[in-house]
Amino acid sequence: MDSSPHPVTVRKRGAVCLIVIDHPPVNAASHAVRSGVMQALLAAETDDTVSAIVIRCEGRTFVAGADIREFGQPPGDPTLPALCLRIEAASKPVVAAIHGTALGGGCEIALACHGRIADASARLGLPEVKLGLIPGAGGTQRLPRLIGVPAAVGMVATGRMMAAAEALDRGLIDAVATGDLTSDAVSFAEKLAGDTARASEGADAAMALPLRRTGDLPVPPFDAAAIATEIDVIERKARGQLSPGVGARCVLAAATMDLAAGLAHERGAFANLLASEQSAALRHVFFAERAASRVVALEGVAARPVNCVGVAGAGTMGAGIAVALAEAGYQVIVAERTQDAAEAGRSRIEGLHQRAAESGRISQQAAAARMAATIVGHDIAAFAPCDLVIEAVFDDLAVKQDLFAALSGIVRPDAVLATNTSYLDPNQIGAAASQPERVVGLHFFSPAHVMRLVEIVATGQTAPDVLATAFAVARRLNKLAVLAGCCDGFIGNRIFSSYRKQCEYMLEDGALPHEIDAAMEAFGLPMGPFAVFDLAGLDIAWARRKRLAATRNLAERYVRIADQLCELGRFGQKSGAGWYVYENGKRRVDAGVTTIIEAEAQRSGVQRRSIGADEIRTRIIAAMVNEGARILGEGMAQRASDIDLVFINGYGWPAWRGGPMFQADRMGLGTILEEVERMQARDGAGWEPAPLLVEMARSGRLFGG
Ligand code: 3H9
Repeated sequence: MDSSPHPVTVRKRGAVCLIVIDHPPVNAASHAVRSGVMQALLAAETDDTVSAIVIRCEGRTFVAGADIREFGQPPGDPTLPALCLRIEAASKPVVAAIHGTALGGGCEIALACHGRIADASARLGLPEVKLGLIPGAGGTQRLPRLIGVPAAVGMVATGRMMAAAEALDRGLIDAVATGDLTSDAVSFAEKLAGDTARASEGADAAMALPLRRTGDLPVPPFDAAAIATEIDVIERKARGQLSPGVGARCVLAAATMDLAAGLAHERGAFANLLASEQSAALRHVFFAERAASRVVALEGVAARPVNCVGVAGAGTMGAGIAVALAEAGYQVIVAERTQDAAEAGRSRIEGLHQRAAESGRISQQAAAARMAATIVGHDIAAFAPCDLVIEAVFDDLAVKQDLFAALSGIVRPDAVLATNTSYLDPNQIGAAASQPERVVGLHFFSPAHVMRLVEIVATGQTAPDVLATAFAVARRLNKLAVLAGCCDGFIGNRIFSSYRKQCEYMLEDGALPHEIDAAMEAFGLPMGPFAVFDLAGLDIAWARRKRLAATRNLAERYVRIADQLCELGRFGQKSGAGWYVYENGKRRVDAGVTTIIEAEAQRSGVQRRSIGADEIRTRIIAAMVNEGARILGEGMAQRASDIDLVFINGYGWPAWRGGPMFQADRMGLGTILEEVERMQARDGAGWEPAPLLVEMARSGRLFGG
């Protein structure tokens, strides 16, 4: 028998019944919560001493949605839509007292109430779209009746949260609490009860107000043509993800259907999406994000306090990091090597803050305050007060080691030293510091103030509290942190390197750059790999290949096409040509590149054949998953879902595909293994199936557990 306390209790304040939900962590509308609220509501309705009802929550938030963990199980009565209908139909006024975040099903409960009052810091939203869903308990039908179709389409299609002040302006809530939320909600409920009583008695007609049921309200008029255009834009921007467009169209349906028909329409669309691969993938991502920050070895380990952060180097990466730090409220000290470089760095940083202000994302005052919190100079002695220094200097071992040795004599012995290296070994960099246990890798992705991913790299010696500090800083920066072990390219670049190689093999084998790009863009990537290579520039990878040439495994298949492009000065977009040619900003397929590819294939003795989009995708995914399995087997990633997050947040992989490891589970690990075995037979050394992949495919296990 379940001995946990019931999540719903009832209290009285005078004639007002308080239905209190207490279901940590976020008061999700689980079956127990729904039935508890329903029972309490029915009892309050028949209780003659009750004149009105307030629904409120304990803990940090109002109901944050349906219980995602219950999806996939039979819903169990009462369902959330049925509960919302019953609340709306109640004979006594029901008021939602909202604090924290009223999200998804929580917002829908509030919408079904006859009044909504929120505290000033509360936010409301329908974020189902981020789970590949749409609101399924009346959100798409009741929201437009309160705030109009255009605003409702915006909220449902993006999942954005609305702060209490805006919600009040738009009519989503009736009041913002000025005192204690519960007391204000009780007063408001008493007032509604008074109004209703007068209305039903027919007395004092001028003051009388019947219960305001959201579902009975007419949808305010709107510009239908403008909404149609907006929905087209929403669908185009979603690049294959279904929920934004479906949600927007359901909102639009509210204008043409009565409530019952609209609710039925919404329910059908919700059920379809709930059963979809897209929603399964996005729910996987939701839980993956929450799991990523859990590092078993760090449980109970306190982070070191960090207020002042140094950034060594103010190039593109250093400037982006400095901007992200200032945005998060840190005191920032940036040092370059020369006065000129410092000046250039300062204007780079200032430019980024300025652009944020010009785009309206932040105010001019905020931009100025962030710049005022940033000191830029050319003497690393300025790092003395820093609690953490992040180096973002040239990716060269000697340069970084010299810096860490010098920093050891400048900062406090307990200050953390972080390297932003992409490919060097943080162990070797750390060895140059006076206390290698305070060294950690913080691998940002460019542009660092925009990209959400940070790989946190533990060296063999990183102290637990230093690692905990890295996670705490990443959290404050609002980044998604993933723990990676010390290996070449960590998680992301190591897998990306296999991805890149397999793409280049496919060129020799018969595909053309634009065909591979088209296959991956159809899969949902915003840009195919060759377009991305051109955007990033081909020269950096070329320099690396030259550096590693002496130690390259000569038995491994090597495709020279990229080297040849670089030898011709084709470094990508910045030189007007790379895998494509660029004229007036437009990308065009270049017959010259096709000639180079064909000649190289002939030289390598490869008989080219046409390669279809499915094979392109399968080869890419199999190459990535094999390397991912190797990374997992070596303990360089904590869990398969961390690898998925790296690709979604660092490399533009569509979240609604769930990441490469999730895809592998869906395709079947047997299929992936067969593809890798074909690679081994065709491409030779380096493409041996990862032992973990073999073991899992043979035992029928999945990366997802
Ligand atoms: C929906 O409502 C459908 C309806 O329209 C129709 C139905 C018919 N369920 O994020 P945090 C857990 S769809 C179950 O770290 P924060 C979460 O896994 C839903 N569990 O905290 C974590 O657990 P753990 C629409 C949930 O303070 C813990 O709570 N609603 C749910 O950074 C703490 O979470 C949403 O999509 C849930 N709904 O952020 C809202 N939500 O500790 C989703 C959270 O074991 N939630 N958990 O890892 C959020 O956006 C954030 O969690 C929130 C708090 C902003 C609420």
